[in-house]
Amino acid sequence: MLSKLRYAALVAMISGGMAHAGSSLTIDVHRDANCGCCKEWIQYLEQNGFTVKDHVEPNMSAVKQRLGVPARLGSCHTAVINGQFVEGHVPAQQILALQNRPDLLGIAVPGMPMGSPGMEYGDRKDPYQVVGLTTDRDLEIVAEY
Ligand SMILES: [Cu+2]
Repeated sequence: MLSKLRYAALVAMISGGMAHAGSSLTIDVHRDANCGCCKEWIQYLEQNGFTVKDHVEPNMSAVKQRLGVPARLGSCHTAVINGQFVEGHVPAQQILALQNRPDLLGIAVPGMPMGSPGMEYGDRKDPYQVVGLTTDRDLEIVAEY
């Protein structure tokens, strides 16, 4: 009985440690120095359990090009998590869901829709889509808000 308990404790310890290692929520955010809504989004990510590495960039269009973000999906900041890009004011839930979509190069909320995370101005809410870019470079709507 004792050994069974010890075993259970050991398993709990190991799986707990593995869950922690597996759910690495470190995200690199590239942004312009004067981008206020980018900072709002970074704060939002931190409130949702992400560890943010903040990169202030002199030339965001060069960064987007380097990271393979199509111009038509463009927004303000560009983030990278586990090799996939996250463009614009993407909700945290969608960044987590992206971890189960290795067939996507990244996701984007194009433009800067009012009411998206980091773009809250009073009660204004514009409908918006989260668009995925497949490895074939096709676009796919992954969520609508
Ligand atoms: Cu923005």
